[in-house]
Amino acid sequence: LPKFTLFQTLPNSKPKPSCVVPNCAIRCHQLVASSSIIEVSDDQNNNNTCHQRRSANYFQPSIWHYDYIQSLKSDYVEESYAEEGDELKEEVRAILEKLEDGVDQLEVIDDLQRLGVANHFSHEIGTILKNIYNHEDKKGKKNNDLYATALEFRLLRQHGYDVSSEVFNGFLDHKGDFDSDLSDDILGLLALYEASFHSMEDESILEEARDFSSNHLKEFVNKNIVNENTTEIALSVELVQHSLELPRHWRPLRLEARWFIDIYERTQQNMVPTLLKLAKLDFNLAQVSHQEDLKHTSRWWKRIGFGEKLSFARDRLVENFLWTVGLASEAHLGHFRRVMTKVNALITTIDDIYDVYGTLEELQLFTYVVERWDINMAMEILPDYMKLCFHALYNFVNEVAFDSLKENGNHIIPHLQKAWADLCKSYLVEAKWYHSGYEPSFEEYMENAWVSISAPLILVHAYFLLTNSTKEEDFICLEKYSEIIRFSATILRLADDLGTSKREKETGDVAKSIECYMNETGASEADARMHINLLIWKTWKKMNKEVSNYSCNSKSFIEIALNLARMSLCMYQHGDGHSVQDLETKNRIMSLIFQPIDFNC
Ligand code: LA6
Ligand code: MN
Ligand code: MN
Ligand code: MN
Ligand code: MN
Repeated sequence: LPKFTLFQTLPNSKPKPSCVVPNCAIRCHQLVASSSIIEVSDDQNNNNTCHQRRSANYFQPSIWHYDYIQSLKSDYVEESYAEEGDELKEEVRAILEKLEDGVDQLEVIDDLQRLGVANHFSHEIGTILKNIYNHEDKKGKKNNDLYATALEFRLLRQHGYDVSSEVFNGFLDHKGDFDSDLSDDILGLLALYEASFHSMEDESILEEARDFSSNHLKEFVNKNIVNENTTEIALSVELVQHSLELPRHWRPLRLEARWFIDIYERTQQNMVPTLLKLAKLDFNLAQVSHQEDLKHTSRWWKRIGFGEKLSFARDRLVENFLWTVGLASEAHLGHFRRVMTKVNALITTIDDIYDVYGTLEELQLFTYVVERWDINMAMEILPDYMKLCFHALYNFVNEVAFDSLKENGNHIIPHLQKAWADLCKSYLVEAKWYHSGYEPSFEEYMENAWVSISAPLILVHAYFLLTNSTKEEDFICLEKYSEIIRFSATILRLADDLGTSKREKETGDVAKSIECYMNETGASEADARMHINLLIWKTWKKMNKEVSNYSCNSKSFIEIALNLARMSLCMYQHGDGHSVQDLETKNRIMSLIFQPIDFNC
């Protein structure tokens, strides 16, 4: 097509109702929006809001420099460490085999999980739990042991067993409340609290369990936090506080492991030194591949040059990488982490284009081009900074799709492209709302916002990275995961709104869930936040139910969807951990990715 006809056809062609290219788009491509021009406003335009850019250069440059990342070098690349790790695994296997009592077995399994090494023993753990499930008289001898009952309940549910919450009936008094005699049993209460997060909808006893245990645990912390205490009580306080902040079920494995290894080392009772040693070594060994993944993606990031050329956007490669360690941390999943880091980096940049930098016409053009997936059109009609962005996106998708074609014979470009188009369309909806001052109802907002948080896009990419099958029936069953994708996305969106709305008010952004709820109900901000926390809890219960419907061959995808929700609670636990480079995120990055754990002591 000759150039001019391309432009002329643009305003009239309406591939999707949501993407109508306006007349002013024709002028837009002539507006030279070079990245060095920060504030561009087009005064000739009669529609002023149409061409205004929002605040630029709001974000600090990255504190993690390219040269520093490239210089990372772990001692644990030495082959001898891997060999030592294998020996330690055999020792732990022997310990597992010797255990007989059900509670001892459960405790060691729980520690293995929390230390981040359970994946090496999945066969052994599977066998033990199966035995416990099949042979234990579940209403028998442990009826009066809250700790053992709750621990067993949690581990069995975690591993997909159908256990009824009626196992807790024996702990109720004649009025049907949890017995107040239990209020001093801190270990039992903590176990009950953690178990309650495996609740599905309509399990009122677990609802009770959560209230009862958290109230008494809070009391325990308040009573003991100021006192001079034995190290043992101090350690319990630390454990309880950590759980009250976020329960086990809501925390990503590797972050939890890094925290728990330090705690476990200070535990006097039941600590198994071999296990501790394995956990530390295994952590350091996984970190070797994490560092290689980060170095790889940081070279890519430098090559595409967004840090300099799109300097209005967040330059957060390391944070983007951190998310992927939360999604899948095992050493051998490097390819997954590398691709997903690039996905996250592209999302973060494109989100800033829509939220911060782009004018409404530019955003309409960009959305249009992503829907058409036409590189030539992109080079014709987009402003320069968007050309760079679209081209990088286009190359990225082609490369991922090429690998999939080569490895499995699957043609996935249409699926990936559709996910990007859906994301951009949802971004555009928000941009239009923002520019017209429209404030949607809470429900209308959420209907778009679970897409605009990018979780569906992330999970579609994750799905194809995990599906190595060439069989048509295995290949596209994304449909069957639609509910779980939506729940994971809802949690990510709500957690993000809780954490980022302060920053978003400063830059100017569409009304997010907090404001929509306040507008609609007249609630205070504190009440709105409480309501959103409650929604997160409700969504988790739905997700627990949904997860229980799947067999183990979908396990890796389901686990990623759960981890995305978990990672979001972590990332936004203290505010906008993804964007503002706060101390919590800095520390997490240091201790997870850059610093090995002291092992030779
Ligand atoms: C959050 O930013 C952000 F950049 C995301 C892309 C969300 C999740 C990020 C991952 C997994 P912001 P918005 C990389 O809070 O505009 O600006 O949707 O997202 O609220
Ligand atoms: Mn904290
Ligand atoms: Mn944003
Ligand atoms: Mn946005
Ligand atoms: Mn946000």
